[in-house]
Amino acid sequence: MVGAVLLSSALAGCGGGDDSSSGSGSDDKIVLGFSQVGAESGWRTANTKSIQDSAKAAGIELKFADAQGKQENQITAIRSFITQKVDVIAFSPVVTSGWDAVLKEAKDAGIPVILTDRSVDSQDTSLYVSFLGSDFVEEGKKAGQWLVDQYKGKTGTVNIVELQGTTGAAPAIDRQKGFADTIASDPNLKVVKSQTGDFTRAQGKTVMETFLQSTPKIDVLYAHNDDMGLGAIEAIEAAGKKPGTDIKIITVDAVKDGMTALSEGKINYIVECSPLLGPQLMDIVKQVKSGGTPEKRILTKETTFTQEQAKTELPNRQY
Ligand code: GYE
Repeated sequence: MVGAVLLSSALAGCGGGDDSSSGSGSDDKIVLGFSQVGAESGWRTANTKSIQDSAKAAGIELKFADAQGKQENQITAIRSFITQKVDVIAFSPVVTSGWDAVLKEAKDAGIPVILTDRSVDSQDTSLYVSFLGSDFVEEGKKAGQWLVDQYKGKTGTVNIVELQGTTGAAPAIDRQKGFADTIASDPNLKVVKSQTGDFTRAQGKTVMETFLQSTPKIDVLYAHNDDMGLGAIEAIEAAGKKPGTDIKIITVDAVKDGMTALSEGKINYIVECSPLLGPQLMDIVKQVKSGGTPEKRILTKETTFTQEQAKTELPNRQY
């Protein structure tokens, strides 16, 4: 955590204004190759829009590639960015492992790489210049802490089912860990089922159906994102139960649809994870291009929402 920086203000010193100010034409534009995970969730859609909008606003030429959830597509996209000799590469790695070879290729080609949103498990951290994104372990802890507080002083086992994110993805690994570590303080809190729903609404629904069939008493659902929680709500209602009342629901992200369900009482608590990484990413790109050294780890600022807070926040929610 030492040296981590909050928000883009820390980067504002460099580059600052319009990049195309040299006056020698549009060819001076910085070219950024960005490999996105896919379009699996509301979070991802908002993240893509943030990146596209802020590239435009910053006068950066964006080459955007959607990997449709597949690591091999991301590797192909990164290789193609290297061949095209882009100035900077940024990507949101679908899973944490398996990046060393392609990152080494980028490094050998002299193209700096910025990780956005999700991390990689490479031991050699010189393979990327900076990692911009949330602290997912912290998010899992916040989710767990809310539950610990809900059941403080109460007796009886609390059966929790967990819908995990994409297997091997940093937010799935870390949100599981932060939550498990925190609820361990209360032996009544038991995760009885934990399975991936791949961060999608459709799989959240399907997996919740199987949970409901196999586990008669479910007290709590912890879903690693809003979309899986929203899919699960459909399954819970179809099973004749009341989401938010018969089964307490905690999710992560706080996209508009999640916040709506929270304000309606169908979700009980949401841990925020901001997808609006675009402006900070463009600041880092400019800084790197002008020879600067960005902070190695840049954290996003986030909060949590109760049902009451969701009602207040909803009208301002942009995504
Ligand atoms: O929480 C989820 C998305 O990596 C933080 O990916 C991101 C996660 C986000 O699909 O909705």
